[in-house]
Amino acid sequence: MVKCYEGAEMKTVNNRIRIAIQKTGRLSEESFRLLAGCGIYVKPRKEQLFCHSDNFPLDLLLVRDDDIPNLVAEGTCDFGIVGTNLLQEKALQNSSDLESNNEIIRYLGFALCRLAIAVPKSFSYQNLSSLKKCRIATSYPAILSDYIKKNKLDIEITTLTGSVEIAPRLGIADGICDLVSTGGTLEANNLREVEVVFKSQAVLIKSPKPFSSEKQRTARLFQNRVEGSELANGSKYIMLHAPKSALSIIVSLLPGAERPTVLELQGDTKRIAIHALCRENIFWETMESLKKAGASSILVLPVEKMLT
Ligand code: PRT
Ligand code: ZN
Repeated sequence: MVKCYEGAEMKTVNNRIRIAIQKTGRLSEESFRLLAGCGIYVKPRKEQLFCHSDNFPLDLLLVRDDDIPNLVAEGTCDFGIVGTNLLQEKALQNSSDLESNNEIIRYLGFALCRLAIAVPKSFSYQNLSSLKKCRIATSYPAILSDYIKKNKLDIEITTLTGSVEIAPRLGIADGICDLVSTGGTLEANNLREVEVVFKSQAVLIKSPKPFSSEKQRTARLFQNRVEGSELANGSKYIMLHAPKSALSIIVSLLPGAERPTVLELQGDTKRIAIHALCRENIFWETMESLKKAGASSILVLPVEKMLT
């Protein structure tokens, strides 16, 4: 059973950790999936901003993604899940960089996108020097300004908080620097991506504020579960039969496999069974190469949980 408290005072229970995640948007679904992958169940009902898990000492604060870096930096929340685009922007505003300004526990591999410069399709773009004296609209002035400085460019920044893609049509900018994932928004606005400024993905961050020893224990448990679940997500268990003589070539074909188990096959002295945990995905191409090397009865299984 899950209890949620709407807008209520948060109960301070010493060993409970608090995590900030995006209420609704591109980060929310995967953030909840990550918690579920850790065996932590929290099910907020509509409009609830604070709720807690009954099966793990963890409370959830549902907020706008823009608020997450500060909530974690100030220690209001112990952990947060946010895109590196926001963290990098904030780090550069503090004259720092992504890794030194934040304690990044894990790169999560979702909400992948890039901060890119785009210009109207009619703009004759050759290279960065084509942007000389141009006005570029962005919601990421610090990242763009850092890029301009590093590339010694002569570009004027127009800061906008939203709807950046319409700035060229409104005549307030010559180009834009905005987040792109599929490219559909650029296409719909007759813009062309020309330079990638920064690549972003979701990360789990931890507060720099010191934890009590009880909270530290919960935090360690949580981090171990995140690591175990992420390792399991990226891993596969493979089982196959192969000629004894092909053992080394088969093992060399298995991506990220450590010390495979080799078993005898009853009634067959020439062939063996090989089982291995692969720390990477196994694609059809790998299976085809294994078959070519003499493998048969190849089974690839998902790994649900892992503790190392
Ligand atoms: O309300 P709240 O402030 O929480 O939400 P938000 O609207 O600010 O954020 P949201 O949900 O749009 O994005 C949250 C995070 O997801 C961002 O900070 C990024 O880390 C990540 N992300 C991944 C993206 C995109 N992909 C993305 N495509 N954030 C925004 N976009 C926007 C982009 O700004 C542009 O308007 O989507 C449009 C482009 O998408 P494509 O697919 O057409 O290229
Ligand atoms: Zn936002």
